[in-house]
Amino acid sequence: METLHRIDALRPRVAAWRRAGERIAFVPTMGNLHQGHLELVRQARGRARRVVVSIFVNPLQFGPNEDLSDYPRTLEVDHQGLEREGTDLLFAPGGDEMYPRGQAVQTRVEVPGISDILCGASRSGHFVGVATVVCKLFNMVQPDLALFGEKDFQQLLVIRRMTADLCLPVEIVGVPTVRESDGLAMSSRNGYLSAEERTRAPSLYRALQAAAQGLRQGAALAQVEGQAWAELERSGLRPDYVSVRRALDLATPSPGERILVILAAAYLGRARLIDNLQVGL
Ligand code: PAJ
Repeated sequence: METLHRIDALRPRVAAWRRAGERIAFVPTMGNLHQGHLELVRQARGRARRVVVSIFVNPLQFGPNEDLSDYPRTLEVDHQGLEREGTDLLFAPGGDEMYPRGQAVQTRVEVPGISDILCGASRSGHFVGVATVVCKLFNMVQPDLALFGEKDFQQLLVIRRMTADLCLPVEIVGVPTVRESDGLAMSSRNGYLSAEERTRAPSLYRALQAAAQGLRQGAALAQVEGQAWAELERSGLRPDYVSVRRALDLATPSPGERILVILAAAYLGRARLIDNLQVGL
């Protein structure tokens, strides 16, 4: 596996693959890779001749009081994991390479509406930062397809919308959430949990499962949301939101809507955990 840090080194490498007619899959990440990330790489491997992974802790998507400086950076271990999974190229640019004129004057990509609700409501500017960096990375790598985890369900939909609206010739593939054996969705931020908090963290997934069960039994949306909220509080989590939405676009479901997603975010110690569960009725 080759590691490149500069855009002008990356471009000719991927251009040669494209000239040779090789299909290129791309997995953007912020590193500190776990089995969730590596599952994206495995799926990429199965779908394309070439796999490019990026690692860039994107400052543009962190709020001023968020965990940018604490975010775990483990490039050496990540490198080994990616090599084992048969990655062709690791792109790990520095901040100056991505934002050479500085963040303040960086051209931005805004996906209105869907970016402003749920996680976007509590993390102002977050999805502008995500859409901007992913758009830039797409233009650098020019992949045929890119893979994103359903763990970050709203992010996946923001990227789908951006790609469609800007007519980017990239197929977006969503990959189901990889979980620990007790149900907790794998996340780089789980490392912020103390041992005691870690034992309570799976209540987030349990609350979503109970909510899904309630929906299948015909319970009202507000009732299901309220019960999940109470379950999180009972387990000592501080809920940010619990919301049942239409899976297609996160709109408020109209009566009779059949394909739903329950999304939740909750604080536990220093960590802000998110998870979601799709429900077909
Ligand atoms: P990061 O949190 O590193 O996640 C990179 C990719 O891995 C995302 O598509 C995310 O949804 C996926 N992922 C994370 N945990 C997962 C799990 N448990 N199961 C399946 N997939 C999982 O998301 C980002 O980085 C950034 O916002 C990024 C898209 C790279 C833009 O900076």
